[in-house]
Amino acid sequence: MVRILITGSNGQVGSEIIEFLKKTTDCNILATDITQPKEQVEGVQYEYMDVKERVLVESIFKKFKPENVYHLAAILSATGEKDPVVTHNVNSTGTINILSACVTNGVQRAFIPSTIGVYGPETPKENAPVDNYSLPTTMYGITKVTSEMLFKYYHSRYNLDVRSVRYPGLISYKVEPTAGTTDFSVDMIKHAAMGKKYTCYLKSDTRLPMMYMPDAMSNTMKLMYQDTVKRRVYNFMSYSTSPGEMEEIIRNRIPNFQVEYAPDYRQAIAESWPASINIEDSVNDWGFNCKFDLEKTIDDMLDHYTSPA
Ligand code: AKB
Repeated sequence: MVRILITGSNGQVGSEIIEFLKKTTDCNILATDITQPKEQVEGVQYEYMDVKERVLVESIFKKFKPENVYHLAAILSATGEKDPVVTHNVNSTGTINILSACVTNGVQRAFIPSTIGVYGPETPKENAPVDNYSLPTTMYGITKVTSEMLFKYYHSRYNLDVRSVRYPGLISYKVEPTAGTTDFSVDMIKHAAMGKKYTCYLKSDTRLPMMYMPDAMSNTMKLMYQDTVKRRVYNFMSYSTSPGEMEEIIRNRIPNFQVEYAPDYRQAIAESWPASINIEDSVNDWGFNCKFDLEKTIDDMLDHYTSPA
C-alpha cells in the first residue's frame, strides 16, 4: 500500500485527486489542509498542516513517512493579487518547505502543479511554447515560476523525482474554484443550470486555455505513473475558449440564459496569459489525450448540476 501525503487537500484539485487515487490505487492517504474537509472520504486520514510552517511540515512527514506527495496547497491568481506577501509565503516558502521535507524523509515521487500563470504578456498568444515563457505580471505567476525553478533545483541537486504540469483553467463541479481568473467557466455553467443570469468579470472575447477535470485527473495520473519522464514540467490544455463562446453553447441548450459583461481587475490578469499553449511534448512523450471537448464538458457539467448523483 503506497503512502501518499496530499497538501491543500480540500481544494478544487485536492478533493478530486483523493477520489481518483482511492478508486485507482491501493493507497494509504494523509490529506492535509488548513481547513476542515466538508466531507471526509472513508479510509483517508485528515490532519491540519500549514505548509508555511517548516517545523510542523517536517514533523508530519517524519510521522507519516510518505512515499508519494501531491503538493497542491497554493493561493491562486485572483486572490493572490490581494495580498502578495501571503501569496509569496504560501506558494514559494510552502513549496520549498515541502521539497525539503521530501528530501529529508526519502519521498520517492512528488507532484507539484504549475499553471498557465507562469506566462506573461510577451509570450506568444497562441500555442505558447513550453520552454519559453516570459516574465509573469501576477504574484501567483511569480511564485509558480519560482516553484518550477525550485523543483528543478531539488531534482538536479538531490535527485528528487518531482513532476509537474501547467494546468489551464480547470472546469469542475465537485469543489468549485474560488480564487482564480478562470473561475468564470464554472460560475457561468452553474448559473445557467440554476436558471440565473450571470455577470461575467471578463470580456466576452477573452480566450484562455481550459480543460475538464476528469481529463486533468486521468492525464495527471498517467504522467505520475510513467517510470521515467523526459521533462519536469508539461503543458496541459484541452481547448481554448472564451466566455462568449461558452455563452453561445449554453444558450443552444438553455435558450433564455442571459450573460452580462462587467470586466474587473481579473481582465488584466487574463490578458497577460496566452490564449492557447503548446502540448506537443505531453502528447509525444507519454500520450496526453482528452475525452471532453468544450461541448461535452458543458453537457456533462449541466447534467451534474441538474441531476446530481
Ligand atoms: C487561476 O485562474 O488562477 C487558475 C490557474 C489558471 O492557474 N485556475
